[in-house]
Amino acid sequence: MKKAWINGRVLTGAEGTDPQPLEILTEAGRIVDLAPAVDRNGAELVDCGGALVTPALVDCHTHLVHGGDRAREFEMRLDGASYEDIARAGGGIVSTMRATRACSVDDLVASALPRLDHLLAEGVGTVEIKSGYGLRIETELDMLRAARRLAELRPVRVVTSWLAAHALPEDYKGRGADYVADVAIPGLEQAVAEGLVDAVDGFCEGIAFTVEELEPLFEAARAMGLPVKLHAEQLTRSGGTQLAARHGALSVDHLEYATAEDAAAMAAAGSVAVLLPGAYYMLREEQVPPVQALRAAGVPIALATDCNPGTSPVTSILMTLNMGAVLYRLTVAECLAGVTAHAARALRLGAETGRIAPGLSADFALWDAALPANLVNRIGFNPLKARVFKGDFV
Ligand code: DI6
Ligand code: FE
Repeated sequence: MKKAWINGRVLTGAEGTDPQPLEILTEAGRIVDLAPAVDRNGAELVDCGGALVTPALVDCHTHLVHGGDRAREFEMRLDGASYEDIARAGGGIVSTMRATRACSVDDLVASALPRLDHLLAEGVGTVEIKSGYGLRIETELDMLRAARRLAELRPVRVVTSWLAAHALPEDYKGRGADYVADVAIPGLEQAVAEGLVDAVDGFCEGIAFTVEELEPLFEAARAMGLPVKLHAEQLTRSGGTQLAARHGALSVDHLEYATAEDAAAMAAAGSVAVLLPGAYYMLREEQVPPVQALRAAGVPIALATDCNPGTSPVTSILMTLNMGAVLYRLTVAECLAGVTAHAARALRLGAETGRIAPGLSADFALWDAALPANLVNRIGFNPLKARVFKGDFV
């Protein structure tokens, strides 16, 4: 069935902030034409009523599936404990591990659904979801089974990442290399056999894994034909960006402590910089990622919620846009590309979604907004009018 989407002010998601009076022709869930006047012959007319039409948003870095809650640790941080203090005392990621291990796949799905629904209500059409709170094979697999299930329960595209190398459980304390060899790599093989994994991620940090420990995991990933990505230079400069770039990473994420040299390595590797201002804000971080160096090197910048129970309990992609602009001084155009075209590229979906262009999936968000800047400048206001996924209103 053909549909002609008319009377929209279209922002294609590639560049800029000037919506164009374009019509979109879709067929069988895909965009087949984009023009001032498309051929309406045989097409159902869909009147967008003057709405701002953007690509459906892409949240390219989340830990949406997990058990439990960390509000107690939030209170501890208000009392002066640092994130690293709490992690070293058995809190942090490991406390969410305990809660997650106690959950069934059904429990994980049930607790993730309201978070997912919050993202969808703000125009998200594609979401990346990581494992990383099981820290043992069975629970890591369950997290990704839950992620895949979410895509059956809601009209959304889910992309998964294997993040078994997120933290060390008690029984592997001080033995990162053993954990990678015993859990992260064999678990990945099982996850791949079950069709659960789209990419492999890791946390390269003083409180997590070193470059040397992650290297064999990335080698194994690439031998299995999987792309890699990495949490790097979030709390300290650990050299993870160089590791990721050597392995042609899809993205390098966080990057507060990255350098101009790191930006150059990312540019050469074609990696996207995924900035996560929610975590920066929650940790009261003071070091801003090297935005100017990323721009100068021509590295595409994406923005994501990092939705997780500890450092970024954020389920608002619109709030994330505002934080990207205010805290990192990104322009409105950069913010919008950061949750559309560049975010899709970070998920290797640049030819599938994140832009309005012929050949791509018909994933749109319709907004009651005069200007694209209205999606960025307001806090706590959601102007979404409608969401379209694969050519249908949802
Ligand atoms: N960096 C983060 O910000 C999250 N994971 C990571 O590697 C934090 C996850 C958590 O604290 O639960
Ligand atoms: Fe993260």
